[in-house]
Amino acid sequence: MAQVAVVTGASSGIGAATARALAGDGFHVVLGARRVERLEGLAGELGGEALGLDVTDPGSVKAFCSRLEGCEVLVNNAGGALGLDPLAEADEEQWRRMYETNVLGTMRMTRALLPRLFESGDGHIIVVTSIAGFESYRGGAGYIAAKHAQRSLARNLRLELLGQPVRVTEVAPGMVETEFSLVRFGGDEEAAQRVYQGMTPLSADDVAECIRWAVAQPAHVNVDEIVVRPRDQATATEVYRQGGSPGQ
Ligand code: NJP
Repeated sequence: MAQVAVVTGASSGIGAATARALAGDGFHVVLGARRVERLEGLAGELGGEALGLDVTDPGSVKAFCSRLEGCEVLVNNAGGALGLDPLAEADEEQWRRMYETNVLGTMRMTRALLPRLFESGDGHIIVVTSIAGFESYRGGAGYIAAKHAQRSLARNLRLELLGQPVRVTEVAPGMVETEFSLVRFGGDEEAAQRVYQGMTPLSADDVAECIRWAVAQPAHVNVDEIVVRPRDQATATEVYRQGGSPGQ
């Protein structure tokens, strides 16, 4: 029977591309996200399963995990940013949602699936964090705080799982052109497009390939972390743009 890879946030961007890449390597993929209708087409194409999942809702996580027969790979990818306001104007609800999705969502999914990852005898947890997990930029405090926390969670997990047959890999991307900026700016397409103006960002497939590669290593090889950025990006704030710089 094929090994099972669970991908959260598989309805778009990096999650959808990762499901495709892992299915290409022979995994039976189980796709989770809130927009189930989006998952269904992809799951059909990949011969996988589409299940509704809201990682901020403990009941939804429980229901999702109860449908799984096994799990070899868990990709904690669901997440994102909301807003780009300075801390002085922080929106508490946005901060709470970012923490709920990126941090508590990763904790909930991992806690629920650890028994199955142990049982598999060769489990792998991927945590999709960000360069915001170790860098800062103006207006990013809420997202940066959440991604720093998510990164800490991944590092702690590696200590706690020492001696168990489960690997932990953190994948920290720089700028990737997905729906990330559209969500961050509340659906404002112009604002989202400005983020990638004049530069070549990573594609979701670029990040998915990093995840696929880490998973494909032999069981005794733990790729601890992968930081992957566009060539046009040196730090969170230093971005090369043809024809001038609107900044990130
Ligand atoms: O973004 P996007 P990415 N429960 O918006 C899902 C990190 N990252 O692929 O529920 C379950 O296309 C949402 O599904 P839906 C970023 O922080 C990105 O770029 O249907 N799922 C969708 O499938 C995030 O951790 C960049 O709305 C939930 C997916 O999450 C990861 O990469 C840079 C959910 C988001 O897809 C994937 O983001 C970086 C919930 N409550 C880190 N809430 C970048 N793109 O530049 C959301 O450093 N989702």
